[in-house]
Amino acid sequence: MPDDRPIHVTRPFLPPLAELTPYLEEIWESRILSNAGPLHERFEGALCDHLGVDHASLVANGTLGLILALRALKITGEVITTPSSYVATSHALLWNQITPVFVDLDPDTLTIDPARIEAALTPRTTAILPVHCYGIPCDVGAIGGLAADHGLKVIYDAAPAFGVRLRGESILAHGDASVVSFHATKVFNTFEGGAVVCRDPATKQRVDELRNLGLAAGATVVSTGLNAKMSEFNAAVGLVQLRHVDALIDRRRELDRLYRRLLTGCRGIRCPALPAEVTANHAYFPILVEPDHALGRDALLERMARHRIHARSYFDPLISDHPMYRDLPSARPENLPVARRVSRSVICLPLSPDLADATVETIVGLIAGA
Ligand code: T4K
Repeated sequence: MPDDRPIHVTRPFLPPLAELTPYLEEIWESRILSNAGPLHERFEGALCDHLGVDHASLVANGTLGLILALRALKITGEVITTPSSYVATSHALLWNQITPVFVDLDPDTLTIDPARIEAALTPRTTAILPVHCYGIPCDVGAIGGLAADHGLKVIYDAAPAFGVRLRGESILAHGDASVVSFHATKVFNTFEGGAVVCRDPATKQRVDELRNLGLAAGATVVSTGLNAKMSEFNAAVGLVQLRHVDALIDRRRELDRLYRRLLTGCRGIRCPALPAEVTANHAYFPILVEPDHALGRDALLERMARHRIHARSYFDPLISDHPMYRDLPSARPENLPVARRVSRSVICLPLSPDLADATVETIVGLIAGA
């Protein structure tokens, strides 16, 4: 029977239910459902082993991970960040009474342009919050150098960057902390979830306390934490998903190659290149629809939607376009020309491990057709 479901930008992977059953039986038997239970502890350890990182603190979702990482590192004042992200990035700053300062993008990586950071620093700047947008790594070398020169902390919003490696090392190992999301729409999902990754055991301890209402050893309250704990159910899903994620990324890589091959020479379409030293996770397949495309971005999105292909224009509008952010001095359009151009031309094409090659061919046909 033909599968006539609409095609979305992403479709979550679910492992065979039978693989989850033993973990569910364990939960039903122990009646331990939350509060750093045995599956939580196993998943936290397995995650560090899988990623090759020193410390990870599981959290209920990426947004809370960002809020807690900023709090754990005692970030205050102003923080340099990107307007091209999900609103969780800058909301995490506002939840900590920090002012976001938006800096424009590098037109090649579509991540924050390190060359523009210095001009945005003020005496109130305490940190940089860059985003590995679409899973494409920021220029971590340049950002780390700037941070060292100016005594700033770096917290990477690595929400879409599970499994990304730079010269063989996890991208999450960079900065003072990196926050990854395990939301349903991500390369690696636990339904909802996330982790704060860091190198310093003291930072891990502070995040661990903050995610549990600020409770330290002996149940003494040491900080104004939140309830950001991951449940045993989500940890069980994570343990099972870890078995599959490498194969899923391999399939994503094949689809990425197919899109790139079929789109080669397509008038008015640019596919951002992935640097050679990066092992990508192919979380998204962003294309830029340039002025010489026959239809233009919005008409192309409509054409695809008529064929039940629901691509998305992540991130249009920019965070800095939303009413609650647009009055910030750094949100002025003339401050962000590259981000603006990208937001008006970007489409994230459907990319999920179960996407058929034939569907990619159909999508490229719609893009290339006059
Ligand atoms: N930083 C960055 C850079 C982020 O991208 C995100 C999250 C965060 C921080 C925060 O992390 P979390 O707190 O979420 O862990 C989605 C996701 O909700 C969000 O997690 C993600 N970024 C953002 C980029 O995308 P929407 O509003 O686009 O989601 P939605 O519901 O429209 O879903 C997109 C498509 O996915 C749908 O068309 C159908 C499909 N889908 C979605 C869900 C939820 C499914 O097939 N099944 C599902 O369960 O925000």
